[in-house]
Amino acid sequence: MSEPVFPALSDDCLARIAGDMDRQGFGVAVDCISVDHLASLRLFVERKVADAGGEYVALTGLDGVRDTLLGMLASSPEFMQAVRTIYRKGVGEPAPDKPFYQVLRCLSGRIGERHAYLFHYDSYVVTALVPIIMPSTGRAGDLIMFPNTRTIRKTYLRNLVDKVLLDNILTQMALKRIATSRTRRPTLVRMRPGNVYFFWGYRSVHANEPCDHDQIRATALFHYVNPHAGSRIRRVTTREAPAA
Ligand SMILES: O=C(O)CCC(=O)C(=O)O
Ligand SMILES: [Fe+2]
Repeated sequence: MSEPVFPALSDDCLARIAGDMDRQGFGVAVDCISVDHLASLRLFVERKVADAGGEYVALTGLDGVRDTLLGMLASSPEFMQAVRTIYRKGVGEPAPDKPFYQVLRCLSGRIGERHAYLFHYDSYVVTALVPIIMPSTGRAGDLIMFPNTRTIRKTYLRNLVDKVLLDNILTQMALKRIATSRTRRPTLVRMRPGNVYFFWGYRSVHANEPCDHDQIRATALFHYVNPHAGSRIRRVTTREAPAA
């Protein structure tokens, strides 16, 4: 049998990660993506960015990444088990049998810069972030977060109120000011390829810092469980929405 693409993490390790997500906003599974897998994924991303003329590319869903590590992770029993255990420990309910909503984001060039400081809540409870390429010079492209600023809302409408309060120019400007001030910095996560980072995406306001135009910053996101997936109001008011 070939090596699993993600290690089977112990219950203690997953409990530590879920505890870190509660306490400091994020938990880390260290050194769990192999150097070879990372290298071929890096090539895949570099090709996609080159095809896009050195600009921003995002691939949503499994189709475009099926034959890469990201496709393998989406169906890796060990990876699914890790995310489900984290969900169960954090939410205190059995983990539903739901697939990931996955996105590969490659920030580069001028358009990439426009995707920085876009503060949002994810629609999904757990976010697993796999850094693929992080800038080696210039601005670092850290993940910025204000961890665990809300609870899981009972209704989609209440969730929508949170999003409206967040997704307007005044709030966005205020958050950016806080994020870039020297005194009241939010949590900054400098991510290292090879590690996988977990946070409560639904509960935490977050965004990414910019990187220089000539650099690539590539991350893969695996989102798990939309608490409002069954909402009738959500179905009639949105088309299939992005994770945000
Ligand atoms: O790329 C990142 O660091 C975060 C992206 C994110 O939050 C999202 O796609 O929902
Ligand atoms: Fe997000």
